[in-house]
Formats: sequence, structure tokens, C-alpha cells
Amino acid sequence: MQSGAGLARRAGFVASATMIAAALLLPACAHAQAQNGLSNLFGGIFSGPNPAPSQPAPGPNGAQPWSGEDGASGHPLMTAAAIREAAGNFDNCVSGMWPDAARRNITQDNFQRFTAGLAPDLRIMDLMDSQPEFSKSIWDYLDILVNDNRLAKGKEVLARYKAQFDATENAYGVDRYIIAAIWGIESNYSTQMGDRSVLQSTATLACVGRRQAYFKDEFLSALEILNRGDLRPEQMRGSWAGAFGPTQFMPTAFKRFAVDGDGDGRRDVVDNPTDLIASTANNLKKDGWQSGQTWGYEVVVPQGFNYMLADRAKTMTIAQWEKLGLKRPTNQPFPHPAEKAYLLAPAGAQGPGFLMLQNFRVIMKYNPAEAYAMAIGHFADRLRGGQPFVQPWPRQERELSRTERLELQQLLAQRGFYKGTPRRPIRRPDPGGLTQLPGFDRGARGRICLLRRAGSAARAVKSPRK
Ligand SMILES: [Ca+2]
Repeated sequence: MQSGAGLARRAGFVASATMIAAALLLPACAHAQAQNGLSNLFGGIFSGPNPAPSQPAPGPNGAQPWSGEDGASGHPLMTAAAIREAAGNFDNCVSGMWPDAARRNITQDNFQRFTAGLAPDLRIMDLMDSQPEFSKSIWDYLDILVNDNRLAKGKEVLARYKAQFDATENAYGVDRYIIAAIWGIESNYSTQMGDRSVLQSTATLACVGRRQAYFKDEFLSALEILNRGDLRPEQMRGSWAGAFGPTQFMPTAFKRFAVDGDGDGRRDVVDNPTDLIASTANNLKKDGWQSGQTWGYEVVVPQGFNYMLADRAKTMTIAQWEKLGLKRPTNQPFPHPAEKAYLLAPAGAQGPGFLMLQNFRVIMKYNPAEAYAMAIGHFADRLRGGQPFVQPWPRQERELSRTERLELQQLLAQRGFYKGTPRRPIRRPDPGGLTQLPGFDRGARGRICLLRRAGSAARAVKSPRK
């Protein structure tokens, strides 16, 4: 499984949206798993100093304690016994990171000051292994994230910080609406950023559980930020996975991308809008943002289309896609037929298609889940004055439960379409695509007829470990 370094950042959701996000993301891709927006599952409650591992008790402010149970991932470091043991060794683990901290030029005074009194927040172990049984559909998710209230707030923010957005567009060539959309989707304009101490969360994850190496870098990077004085500890609050601020930087992402937009010597991506806007733009630019281009187009996919082509790995020019019969729902011409794009059909043949450009891939780097990235791209268009998607979603359909997806995966494995052990369910298999595979047992169609969602099935069948 990929570690997904730098992808852990995105977390600032209201509880309901986060649960949807979790449901959408967790089963889908390993790389989004430990770091996704689960953080605020419980509305950003500060977990506070942790109760003794062996006797869970409610934390301050009513924070939920650790369940004391084995993690659902089945990872040996996520058993209750392993978690207790690691928690018992927490102080040693933290102090054992001093040599690494010293190599990063953190002063001994600061190391001691910032790590004094740190205790593990074991509730995070439950959140890390959370595997919701039911998931929401992409349209429910888009309905929640792209709404009139958020649009109104976004327009206010664009007006209030017009000077900063002007300067940032000039300096970085990154569209203001995308930055404003990320700000709105990630934290609802700084109103939902999570309230866990980044230092405590990353220290916990660096010393307990199945992602320690990854989070050790995040923890040490958080210390570097504090040591340098860019942010104060009380500013570094966020998701359980350590993402903080209005656009949810992880500590390592901060190190790579944060800039001092107003020249005051500090990179304050939490409370200083100039630094925040410039840093988010710098992040997108460094990830390959193409100035002056959009992220993608809604398209009408013709009847009888081969949905095996709806695959991130299958890139063609827009002109080539047009030859296959794809067009915009309004029949407008594509502005740049030579641009390369891939086809995404997030709701399968029954829903709209999208031709995704380079900038969509950049948004996916910012937030590695199609549903988030689509929400960000679409919300940006709406902030710019664009219209809702033209084609309807297949709202009459329901998502498969986790159990149903696992069952499907087992059926696929029995028929030779899935290699490896079906432990985690794939997402939204596409019956159209599957039934076109040579040798597909149409007897399975009875089970699979529920599965109208296209997209990842073909990829899962071809490369289950991607
Ligand atoms: Ca600054």
C-alpha cells in the first residue's frame, strides 16, 4: 500500500460530510486511507490529554475515548494489545526522536518545551481504522459540499480578499476560484478546521499504530514549524491526521509549499489570509497547475460506449474523444481540442461523464479522492458564475454497502477478475464494463445488476493493488 505522503492533509469537514467522505474514500483506495478526512468525524472535538490506555474514560470536553478494541484493518500494530503496549512506551518513543529533531536544527529547549506533557490520543486509532458500512453517493456528497450557503460565503471571501487574490494570480498564475474553492471545501471558510492538537495527533501516530514512519516525518515537521516560529502551538490545531488551517496543510506539505505572502517573516497559513492564499497557490503551482486552463468538462457519453475507456490511465486528446462521440451537454465546442484528458464516469453509464484535464490531476494531488476533487473543481466553477451540471445523477440508485462490495469482490475473485485477497471492498463496480470482459459469467449479473457505478471497477479488476 502506498503511503500517500502529503495526501493526508484534507480534513476540515463537518461531521456529516466527513462521514460521507470516509465512506467514499476508505474502501476505495489504499493511499487515501489513513489520511483522509475522517479527522473531524466527531465535529472536531478536542480529545485533550489522553486517559490511561488501560482504562478509557471520557476526555475533557466530552471527547470520546478510545474504544479499546482491535482495529478493523487487522494490522498487527492495530490490535488492542499492540496499541496499549505502544501507548505505554509513548514517552520513550517521543524522547527517542530527539536525535532526529536535532538533525533538523530544532533546539533542545524547543524540543523539550513542545514535547513536555505530550500524551497519546488513542481515539485516533479508532478513527484510523474506521470502516463505515454504508456510504453516500457522489451526488449526495456534491449536494452537501456545493451549496448556496457555501457559495455565498465564497463570494464574500473573494470580495474581501480581492487584493490578495489579485496579487496571487499575478505571482503564481493560479486561478483564484480554485483557491477559494479549496478554502471553502476544506474548512467551510475557516469555520471547520478540526480542533485536535497537530503535535499531539502526529506524535500519537508516530508512536502508535500502523503508519508510524509516515507520521514520524509529520511530527518532526510540525516541530520544525514551531521551532522556526512560523506558527504558534495553539494555531496548529486540526484533523486527527494532522492537517491544519483553512486549506488543511499537513506539516510536510507546509514545509514544501508554505510561503510568506506578506513578507513579515512568518508563514502563517492559519490566520493570515495573504500567506494562506499565496501558500495554497504555490502548492497547486508546484504540483503542476496549468495557468489559464480549467480542470475538466462535463460530457455526454454516447449510448453503447465502451466504458473500459473510462480510466485515468487512458488519456487522449479531446479531439480524439470527440471522434468517439463525446460532446458537451450544451453542444458548445471544446476550447482546446488538443488538450489531453481522461474520462471519468463517477456514476457509471447512468450519470454524466467528465473529461478531466491536467488541472484535475493537480486537484487530486491536493486531495486524492475523486469526490473531493470534483467538489473542488465544480465549486470553483460555481464561484466563477458557472451553472450546475446539466445531466442528472441516477438518484434512484443506492450505493452498495461495504458487505455487498466485499461480496462482489469475492465473486469477481472467483471468476478470475480480481487478484489478491478481497479484504477491502472495491468501489462502484460497473456492470457495463464488467460484462464486456471476455469470459464474464453472465450468471453473476443477478448480483451485479445493483452495481451501476462505473469507474473504478475496471481498474480494480486490472490492477487491484494500485
Ligand atoms: Ca507572513
